Amino acid sequence: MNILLVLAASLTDPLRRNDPFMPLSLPLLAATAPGHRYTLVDLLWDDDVDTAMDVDLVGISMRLTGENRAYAIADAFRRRGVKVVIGGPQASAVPMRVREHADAVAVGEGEPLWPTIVQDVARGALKDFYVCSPVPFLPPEHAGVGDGFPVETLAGAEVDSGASKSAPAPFTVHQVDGYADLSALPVARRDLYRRSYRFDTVFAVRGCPIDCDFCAVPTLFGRRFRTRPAEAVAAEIDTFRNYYYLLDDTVFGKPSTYDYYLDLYARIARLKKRRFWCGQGNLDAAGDEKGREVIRAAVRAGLLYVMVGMESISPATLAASGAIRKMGVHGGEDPVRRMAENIRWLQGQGLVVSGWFVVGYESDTLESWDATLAFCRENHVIPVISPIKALPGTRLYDRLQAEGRLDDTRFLNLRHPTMRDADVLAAWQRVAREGYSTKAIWDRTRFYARCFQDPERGDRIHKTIFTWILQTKMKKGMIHDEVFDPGDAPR
Ligand code: B12
Ligand code: SF4
Repeated sequence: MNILLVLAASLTDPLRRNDPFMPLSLPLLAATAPGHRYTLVDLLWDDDVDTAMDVDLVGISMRLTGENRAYAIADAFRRRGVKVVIGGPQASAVPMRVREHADAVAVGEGEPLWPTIVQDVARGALKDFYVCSPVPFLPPEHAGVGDGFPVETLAGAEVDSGASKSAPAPFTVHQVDGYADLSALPVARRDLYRRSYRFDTVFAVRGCPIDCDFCAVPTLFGRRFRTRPAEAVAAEIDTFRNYYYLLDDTVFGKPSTYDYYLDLYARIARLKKRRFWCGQGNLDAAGDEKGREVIRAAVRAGLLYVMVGMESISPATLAASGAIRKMGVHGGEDPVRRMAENIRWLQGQGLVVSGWFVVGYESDTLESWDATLAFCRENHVIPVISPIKALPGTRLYDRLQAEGRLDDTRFLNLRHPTMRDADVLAAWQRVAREGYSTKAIWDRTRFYARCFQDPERGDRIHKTIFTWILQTKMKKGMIHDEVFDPGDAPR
């Protein structure tokens, strides 16, 4: 078959033409169903899709920010009778809405689903939903009818839930009961991209047990860590020619994965060419002896830049969201002091640290914006401070919906008790401009240049230039000149 794969992105996406990281979902899917002619259109780079293209199947990957664009493309192909399947994190979170624009929706990990989808299209027997999850997609009363919807989704989706054992469900579902088997994944078809990304991407571990209330990962990938064979990950990394991004949710691991990462990083460190890489890491490992061993091993394997989900400097917000569990706070310790100490330890290893924060929980105020920026300045953290957005499929979203505080037609979809939307948007942009002023970038670069002094680690000039360029690129994604009228919901 001729298969078109589309990475959906809105034309106003701040990552457009500014995303250094290769999106991995579609190359992975293509590898799971070989033997077809694939074309990949990457709307983070390409301007448009030729919807007159002669194809048998269109697969669209959809994240939060590309939702409307995905629908427009899907609608255009379907008007011509071409089958369209949409998957990805946002599709998994709102499958009912997506079904209005797609012949089929993929919920959860695509690796075990895509080969079946392709086969079903070929034999003209496409189902409505393809699901990879151990959570029944069926409300219990529908068991035996076929398949169904996750109870949570049904609750928020105003679907005809009248189906019962005697009345067949109004939809067809193929469900893989569990998560993807990561033991023998094929190598992603990165060759499908027509341009080269500055960072290759790869993953070793999926799933997260920490379960922060704002995050979609535990629902999408499960609450248990699943690991790929370390030798396969190292072999894949050995083929890279660029920097790379290890996409795991924490590349420092947790006690149950420390040994796995020690093995993986030892293998990567033994590769002939050491390439610098980045990843997301949680602070708790930096306060724990074995965690520190893992971090040192990661640095030896080339880790240079770590993105830390610090989330908030308000103890109340950290507790409310559950994010406190990843800060490494013990007993009655002051969480903010602990965070600062763990950050300093990471920097002492020669790691560049960015801090990802959200402002907008109940106890936050407009002052929280400046206080968070001040924390970043004091601790030489590259600031990524954003207004919180409740993601569908998360506990935060469900809670706000139950409290009647959610308005999905707006860019800021939660109503805050004291902050007005216009003030939030102004504070967001002011903090971004201050945090990425030339002086701020220069001061941080000088600080990190000193952290790179250890002669054993070498490459000081390379790392310093990396730190400067990284921040100038991040600045572009952070400062929005015209976007975001508070009443606008650019999905
Ligand atoms: C790396 C990353 C980034 C990078 C992007 C790098 C890149 N170019 O890809 C950066 C740091 C820039 C980033 C930014 C943001 N991100 Co982000 N990010 C991630 C992260 C950690 C990994 C993404 C990834 O590559 N995963 C590996 C690939 C293989 O997984 P995948 O894309 O989900 O695809 C699988 C399935 O979804 C499915 N699938 C996907 N597409 C399709 C299509 C079909 C047809 C089928 C059948 C299946 C299918 O199969 C794939 C294989 O299993 C995820 C969390 C996570 N662990 O996944 C969050 C995540 C994707 N990000 C998220 C968010 C919210 C954001 C931001 C909005 C944050 C912000 N406030 O700025 C921005 C928006 C960026 C944008 N414009 O899209 C959310 C998305 C939620 C949602 N409902 O869409 C996630 C899930 C994290 C979370 N907190 O919940 N992000
Ligand atoms: S934010 Fe990070 S630590 Fe929290 S649940 Fe998501 S992936 Fe896990």
